Amino acid sequence: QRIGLSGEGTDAVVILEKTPFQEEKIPDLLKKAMKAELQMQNDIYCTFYLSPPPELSEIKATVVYPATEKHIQKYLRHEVHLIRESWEDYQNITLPFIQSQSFSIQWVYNILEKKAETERIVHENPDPSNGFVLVPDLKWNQNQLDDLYLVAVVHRRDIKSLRDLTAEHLPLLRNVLQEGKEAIAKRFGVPGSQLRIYLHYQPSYYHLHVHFTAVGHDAPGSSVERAHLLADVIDNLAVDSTFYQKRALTFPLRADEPLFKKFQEAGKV
Ligand code: M7G
Repeated sequence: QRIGLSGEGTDAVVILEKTPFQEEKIPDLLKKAMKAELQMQNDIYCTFYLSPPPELSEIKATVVYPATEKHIQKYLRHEVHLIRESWEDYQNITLPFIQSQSFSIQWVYNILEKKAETERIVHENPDPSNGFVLVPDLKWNQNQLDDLYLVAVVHRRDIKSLRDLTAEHLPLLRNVLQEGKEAIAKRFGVPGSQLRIYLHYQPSYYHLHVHFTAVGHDAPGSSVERAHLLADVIDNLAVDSTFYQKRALTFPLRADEPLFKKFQEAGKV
């Protein structure tokens, strides 16, 4: 909580993460005299706790302020269940829920309208129906390529998620895949073959966007129950335009999430 002048507290979410090692700084780290506490020793094996100098022990802090109750719930630890959602479940349970409650997507519009993150844009295709903006994701500080993470936000505002996609969107999806790969290779030197390019289902924000992460990075949300590879999505739509309006999709939900309660009430869990 941050306490204002009137003494009232406003909630904030603060996420603290130890940043990955930068390989070129390791020799420095090992050369510097620092506190080393021996934890365990057995034969040729020992473990130490090191206290490196501040410049070699950065912590990344992400702040959401003011944070809504939904943000606070999102970041708390909770029991997780897998939901198998049929197309009917989507229409009867998920869609009405999304329409009533989803997160504000103002940050997405700010990117598209050049009101925020303008200097961070890596690539833009300005076409209103088949274009998008590629920016570094909030989760990536751009200090090292190991945890490379970018997000492509489409200009169209009428596609909520994977569920809305049909063959009509193939030119847009192909642009994101092709131009996204080229732009990342050009700017960061990471080839397309080392990128994991996918959509989340369910996303947190219902405006179509595509995740680009380094294949060696175990990015949160890149597991089978949440990530759908863009190349597979394109192939599925090319084979059957209504693929995502027919098949059941699996996704994880935390037990405290209102959508989980809706599935429970409908007797689907
Ligand atoms: P998602 O699949 O809707 O939800 O992805 P998730 O956050 O549960 O994965 C949205 C993606 O957009 C995530 O990778 C976020 O880290 C990223 N993101 C969220 N916000 C609020 C911002 C932002 O303001 N700027 C940028 N560049 N990325 C954001």
